[in-house]
Amino acid sequence: MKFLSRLITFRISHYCEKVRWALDRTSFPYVEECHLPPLHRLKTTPLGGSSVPVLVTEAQVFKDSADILKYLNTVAPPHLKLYPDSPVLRHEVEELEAQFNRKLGISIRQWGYFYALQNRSVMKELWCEGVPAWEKLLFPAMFPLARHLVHSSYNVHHESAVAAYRHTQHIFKLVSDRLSDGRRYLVGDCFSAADLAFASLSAPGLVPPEYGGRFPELKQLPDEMVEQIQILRETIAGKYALRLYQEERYVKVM
Ligand SMILES: N[C@@H](CCC(=O)N[C@@H](CS)C(=O)NCC(=O)O)C(=O)O
Repeated sequence: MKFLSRLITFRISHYCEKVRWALDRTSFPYVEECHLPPLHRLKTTPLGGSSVPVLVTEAQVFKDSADILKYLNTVAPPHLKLYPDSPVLRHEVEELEAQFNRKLGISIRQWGYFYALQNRSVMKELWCEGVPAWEKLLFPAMFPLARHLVHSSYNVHHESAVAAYRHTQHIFKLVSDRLSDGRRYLVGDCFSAADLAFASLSAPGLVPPEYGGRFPELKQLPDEMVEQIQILRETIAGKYALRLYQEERYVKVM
């Protein structure tokens, strides 16, 4: 039987969405296995990892989204590459991707969890999408532990959420400035891992309808959070990420 690669995820995670988008775009066959936190560790720990996404291919196990995108680039046909051939442009793409991974992804998660964790039924929808039935049944028992782990490991509280939102706005400003000369993509004239990383990692602050997981409806979220989403949506960077979702998320590049 032919080996089918496995992607271990939280369905809602923006780092998992980043990899899902790259897999879909490069037409890489895979099956997604979603888990409820912290039960994902039952799968990631035996593979030598901890966080999700983890991609298990026939040849290797990849435990980080940046490594997964680089691997996909090596197996994708030339017209589906995620990184430019030019070493200078490639370096630029990798730098931007690393910055979005290290800063944007973390800040926006800290901000988003501060609001979402206040509503247990929203968290049930977010964390249970696609998980095995037995894990869903365990949600009531797991939720207090998972919430505690998120609060403590991501340092989620009101002041940190305010700072994280400001930091997110700062990164959006840098991206808006970069786009202000009218360019269509962040680096060169093609869609790359830099665009994909910005759009997917900013998605919790923009709530694009094309997102690969199911976000709550805005009316389920606190007013203050919705106002902040609207502000991000109105920026040049926000409009650009929403455009990428519309134009590039499910495109079949022939
Ligand atoms: N550097 C990692 C970050 C992934 C990450 O932070 N994943 C979070 C979900 S958004 C996670 O798995 N947290 C639970 C854990 O670390 O066990 C990547 O880019 O793949």
